[in-house]
Amino acid sequence: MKGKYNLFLLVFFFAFLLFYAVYARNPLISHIYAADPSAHIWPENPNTLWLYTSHDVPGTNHHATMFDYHVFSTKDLIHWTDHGRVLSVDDVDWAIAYAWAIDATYRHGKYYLVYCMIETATGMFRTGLATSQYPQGPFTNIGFIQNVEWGQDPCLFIDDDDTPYLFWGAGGHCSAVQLTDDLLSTIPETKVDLTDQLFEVFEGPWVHKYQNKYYLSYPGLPNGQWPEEMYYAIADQPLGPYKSMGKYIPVFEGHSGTNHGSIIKFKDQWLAFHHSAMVSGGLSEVRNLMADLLYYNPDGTIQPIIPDPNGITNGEPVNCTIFLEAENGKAAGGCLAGTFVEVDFPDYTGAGYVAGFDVSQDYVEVLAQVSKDMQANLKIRMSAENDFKADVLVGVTMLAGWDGLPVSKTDGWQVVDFGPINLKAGDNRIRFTSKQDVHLKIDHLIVEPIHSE
Ligand code: FUB
Repeated sequence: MKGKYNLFLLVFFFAFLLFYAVYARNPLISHIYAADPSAHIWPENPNTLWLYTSHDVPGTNHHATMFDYHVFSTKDLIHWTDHGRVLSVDDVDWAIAYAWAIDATYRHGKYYLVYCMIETATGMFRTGLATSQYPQGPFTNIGFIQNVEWGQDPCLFIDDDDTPYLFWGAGGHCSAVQLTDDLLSTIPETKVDLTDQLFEVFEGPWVHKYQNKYYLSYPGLPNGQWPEEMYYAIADQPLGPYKSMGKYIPVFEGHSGTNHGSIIKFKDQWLAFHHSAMVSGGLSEVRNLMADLLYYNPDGTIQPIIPDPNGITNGEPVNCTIFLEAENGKAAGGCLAGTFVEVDFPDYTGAGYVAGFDVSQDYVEVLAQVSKDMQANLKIRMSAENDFKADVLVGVTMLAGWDGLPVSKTDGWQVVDFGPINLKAGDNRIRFTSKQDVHLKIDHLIVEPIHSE
C-alpha cells in the first residue's frame, strides 16, 4: 500500500513538473488563444515590451472566426498584462471578417495598429490602419492602405531614417513597398515582389535590423508541405535583394499547422516570438503564444531554435492578468449604460474612469476572453463615497442574489477584491451595476486567471 502511495506521489510530482514546464513558461500565454505575435518596444518607454496579436476562438479548428485583436505588455517577461480586445471586425466599416495577422507602429506621436481583414466590397484582404493615443488601445479604424491588393499579414517597418515600408505576404507570395508619410498609401514605383528571393515563403513577413542588415523572417512551407516552419533572409537594403538563409524555427513538438513570428531585442537579449498548438493540443489550428531566446552567430546567421519549455524567463513561471479599463466601454467589447467617462478625479489609469451611477441599473460592462472554462479572481479599482449595493454579472451568473452585493465605501481610489468568478471558454461579459444612486467611479477591472490544471 505504501509503495502504491509513493508511486502516486511520484506520478503527481512529475505531472506537476510537466504542468509547470509546459504551461507556465512556454507557452508564454495560456489563458487565451492568441497567435501571430508582433513584438514592439516604443520609444517613449524602453522598459516595456508589447505584443500585438490575433485571437483564435475556442471550439474551432480553423481561422474563419477570427474577429478581433489583443495587446499584451510586460516589463520583465514574467508578469504579463492582457489588455483585452483592442479592435474588432465590428469596429471596421469596410471589413466583413477574417481578422488575421497584425502589426503595430508608433509614428509622429500616434500608435497605429496595422491589421488585415477581408474587404466587404471586393472579398480580398486589405491592410487596415487604426490609431490610438495609447499603445494598449483601443484603436479606431482610419481605413485601409490604398493600392495594396491582398494585403494579408502586414509588417510595417520604419527604418532609422523614418522611411516607412510595408511588407505583406499570402498564399506563397511576398511583396514590399515604400509608404507615403501618412502611411495611407504606397509609392507604387518602389513596389517589389520578393517571392523568388525568399526560399519556400508562404506568408507572414517580419523585418528587423541587426548590425545594419535587414532580416526578413517568414513562415515557409518546406517542399510545399504543411506545417509551416520559420525561415529568414538577409539584405543590405529594406526592399532587397534578399539572400535566403534557411530555417530558424524548424517544426517542433506541439507545433500548429501555421507558425508566424517576430524578432526583437529587449533589455540586451534577442527574443523570438511565435505560436504553437500546445494548449489546444494535437494539430489544432487554435493557437497560443510562444517565446524563445534567439542567438546570432558571429557571422550574423541565426542559431536554429528548438522551442524551450523554459521559455524566456530563466525558469520563472509566467503569469498574465487581464486588465480591462472601464472607460473603454464599447470599443473594447463592453458597454456603458447610463454612465459616462470622466477625467476630473486624478490618479486613474488609461484615458479616464466611468462615473454617473445616479440611477439604479446604470452599469459598466467589460469583455474578458479566455481559452477554456476557468476560475479567476475579480478585482475592481473604484472610488465610492458611500456604502452601496451592486449587481455583478459574469456572463449569465450573478455573484449575489436579488438583494445585491454590499460594497463598502472606499478611501479614495482602492482595489476592491470580489473573489473568485467562473469564466467560460470564449467571451465573458462582466457587468457592474449599481442598484442605487451612488457617488461611484470605476477605474478598471482586473481578472486574474487561476491555473488549476
Ligand atoms: O492567424 C491567421 C493566419 O494564420 C495568419 O494571418 C497567418 O500568418 C497564419 O498564421
